[in-house]
Amino acid sequence: MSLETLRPSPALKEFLPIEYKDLVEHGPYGKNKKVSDMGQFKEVLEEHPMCAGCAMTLFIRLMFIGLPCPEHTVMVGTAGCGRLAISQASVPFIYGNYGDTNAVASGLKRGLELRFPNQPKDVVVACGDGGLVDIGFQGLMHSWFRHEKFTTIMLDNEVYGNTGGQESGMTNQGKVLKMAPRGKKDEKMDVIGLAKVAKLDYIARVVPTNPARVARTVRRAVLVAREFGSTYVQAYTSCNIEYSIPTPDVMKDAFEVENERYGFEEIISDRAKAYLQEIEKKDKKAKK
Ligand SMILES: Cc1ncc(C[n+]2csc(CCOP(=O)(O)OP(=O)(O)O)c2C)c(N)n1
Ligand code: SF4
Repeated sequence: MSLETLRPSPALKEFLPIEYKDLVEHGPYGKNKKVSDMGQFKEVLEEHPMCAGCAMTLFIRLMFIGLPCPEHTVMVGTAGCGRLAISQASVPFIYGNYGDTNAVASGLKRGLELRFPNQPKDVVVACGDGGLVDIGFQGLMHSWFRHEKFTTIMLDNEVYGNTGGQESGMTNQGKVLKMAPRGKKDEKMDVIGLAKVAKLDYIARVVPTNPARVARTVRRAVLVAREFGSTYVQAYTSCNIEYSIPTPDVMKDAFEVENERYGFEEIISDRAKAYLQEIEKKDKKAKK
């Protein structure tokens, strides 16, 4: 997609639904939107069928605001809760088979670079912990060690939420779940550690307690992937259904988990730091 594909022909405009016209005129395409602008522009994601109060949905909404160039982005997802919302957004979405996301994204990104040599096209994988580190582990690792130029975002709800509560590699040791009644035997996988071993240029761990920080993290990850290679964002996005978190307490849980074991962390290579500083300096100047 590009901005031009989205813009309707003047003769057709009056027949288009108001939502479409709003997106073209007041959407985030072609202009960088900030979390502080929320409510003043048309977001790419407005309706979704996820559970009420699900923190994953909040993260996904903020993730879309963080995209530096939504009109030139393709999202890749798979089975799991996140795709229920991601596929509703006005950003192209490819549904990879469960476990295939990072292989699909590798081919897609390479193809887009050949097809559009003068227009950066961002590819972003966003899917569950099960899809990435259990069934998708091989594809994930190989994309990282090959430094494929796209971002992987793990929606880490520490369970298979969409299929009713099986343990994943990201579930904490000892955790009893509906379909793991004896408690998980092994430790939570250290995927941030694996990303370090693969020497990714940008790695972050985040909880959606600070909306501006989530958007900034995603933006940085996508910009660095465009220039240097694979980047990784791991987001705690609790499953209030499988973890029995009452809806009003979802954010309380997010703050507690952040304080106890999921603190914000950003690991940026020197070259990525210099590159981001340059871009962020320009952004600040443009704001003045
Ligand atoms: C090849 C394959 N195996 C299994 C499934 C069934 N399946 C659908 S969603 C899912 C689990 C999703 O868990 P996760 O990836 O952690 O995402 P969540 O739903 O928790 O966000 C599974 C096993 C499938 N769709 N395809
Ligand atoms: S099952 Fe869990 S992760 Fe999935 S939409 Fe519901 S609360 Fe969110």
